[in-house]
Formats: sequence, structure tokens, C-alpha cells
Amino acid sequence: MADAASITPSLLALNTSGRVLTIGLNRPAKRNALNDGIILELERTFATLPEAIGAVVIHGVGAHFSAGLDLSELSERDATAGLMHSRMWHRVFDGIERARVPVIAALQGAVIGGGLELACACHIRVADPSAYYALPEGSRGIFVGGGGSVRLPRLVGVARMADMMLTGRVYNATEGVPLGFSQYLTDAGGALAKAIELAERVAQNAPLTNFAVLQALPLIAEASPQTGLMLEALMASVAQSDQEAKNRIRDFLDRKTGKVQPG
Ligand code: 1HE
Repeated sequence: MADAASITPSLLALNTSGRVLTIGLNRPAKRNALNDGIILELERTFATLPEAIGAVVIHGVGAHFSAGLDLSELSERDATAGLMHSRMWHRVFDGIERARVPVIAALQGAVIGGGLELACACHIRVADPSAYYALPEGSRGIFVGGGGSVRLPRLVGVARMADMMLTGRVYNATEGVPLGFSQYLTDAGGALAKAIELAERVAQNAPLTNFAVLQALPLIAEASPQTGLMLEALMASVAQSDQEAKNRIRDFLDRKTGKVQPG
């Protein structure tokens, strides 16, 4: 039998509580650098998400979310292998962005390179004050390859991303909120708890609402206005006709459910 020291720890630390699956990137000694193993484990986890799971939280075990691509795996790759590797990341991160359920990233410490690309594939980002965002690809002589050039400009703009890549500019957690890196900023050490709290809440939404927000909204936002409006009307009519919507609206009219409170 293997002794404890010879057992390789799992690359992802998984924990299910109620309807929320928490996924911890679990290479703290390497600052959660993303090697092929961790990326493929993420793919497997999302591909086999149990039906009972209603939301997912991704965080980094230890002080950092992720130091990005594992640079030790890069040195021997030729152009074809690099192309395939990037497409593999695309496939996995697309699977997260188009997951059946909302995915929330809890960010602390380094959110760098591919780590930032992973965070961008999530639907909500929650940061604690230690979080910082950087794209050191420029200084390493490489380019983003995990969908960052598609997703990050939508959050923070092309000019800001270009500046980060060209000059190595780093943004801190406080700057990150108004700029669009994260939607939430917590007290020190509070990102994971807040992300789980939000996940528990979104897991209670009508499944069709979450489906519409995750699957229809991004397509509508990118469509021509007239196509978008037609898609919106179709999605709205499907959502309204769902029995879950009828029940929830009846509960409101019968005063059985909470009102919207001021923010
Ligand atoms: C790594 C990696 C990594 C740490 N690949 N091994 N990403 C980067 O260019 C960021 C590189 N990392 C850093 O700048 C720093 O490590 C941190 C700021 C994240 C953390 O610093 P620190 O002082 O806490 O830790 P450390 O001592 O630098 O690192 C601890 C160990 O993790 C060390 O290994 P050890 O065996 O010497 O202990 C580091 O070598 C290792 N480590 N980061 C491999 N990234 C699909 S395209 C995406 C392109 C990118 O993501 S480019 C950005 C890559």
C-alpha cells in the first residue's frame, strides 16, 4: 500500500455542499499554475456535473487564485503543439462559460495570465483585497491562449488589455471593481465565503432563468440589434410560459415571497 507521502494530491479539491460544488485549484506550492492535468480535470468535472448541482464556485487553494499557464510545460512545444494546446484550453473554458449552471470565481492573490483567462470564463467574479490582475505574457515572449483576447476586452476594454500586455501593468483588487475585473470586493479572506453565498442564491433561481442568462444573453449581446430583439422575445416567451415562472409570479402576487429591497 502507498504511504501518505507518495500519494499525489488531487489537482482539484472538490467539495459539495447542498447544491453548490466548490472546485479548488490545488497546486498551492506552484501557485496553482495551470498544467495540462488541472485543465483536463476541470473539463472532466464540468462534463460530469451531477444533476443536483445548481451552481459552481472555482477558487485557488492557498494564497493565490492562479499564476497562469504552467511555464515549465511550455519549453518543448512546437507551433502545432502550441496551436492544439491553446485549442484545448478554449474547449475547456468554453465548457465553463457555457456550463449548465452559473460559475463564480473567488479571487485572491495572483490572478495572472491563464488564471485571469479562467476567471473571465466564469460568470461572476468575487475578489478579496489581496487579488491582483496581470498579463505577463508580453514579458515572457508569448501571447494569451486561453480565450483572454476574446473575453477580457469585453470586461475591461481592448486598450486596457493592450496596456497590461505591453507594459506589464498590474491592477489591484480595489481598482479591479470599477474597471470590470470583478463584480464584488470583500473584506480580507472573504472571497470564497461570499462566492459560496452567491452560488447558494443563484442555485435557487428557476433553472430556465439561469439557462437564459448563461446561454441566451451572451448570444443576444453579440447579435445585430434586430436579431437580438427577436431572440430576446423568443427567450422571454419561453421563460414566461414555464410553470416555475407562473408559480413564482403567483407567490409574489399572493405576498408569499420577498419584495426587491434597495441596494
Ligand atoms: C510556477 C508558475 C508558473 C509560479 N508556471 N511554475 N505566469 C507568470 O508569468 C507568473 C509567474 N509567477 C510569478 O510571477 C510568481 O510565482 C507569483 C507572483 C505568482 C507568486 O510569487 P511567489 O513569490 O509567491 O512564489 P514563487 O516563489 O515565485 O513560486 C513558487 C513556486 O511556484 C516556484 O516553484 P519552486 O519549485 O521553485 O518552488 C515557481 O517556479 C512556481 N511557479 N508560477 C510554473 N506560471 C494559455 S496561455 C496563458 C499564458 C500565461 O498564463 S502567461 C503567464 C504565466
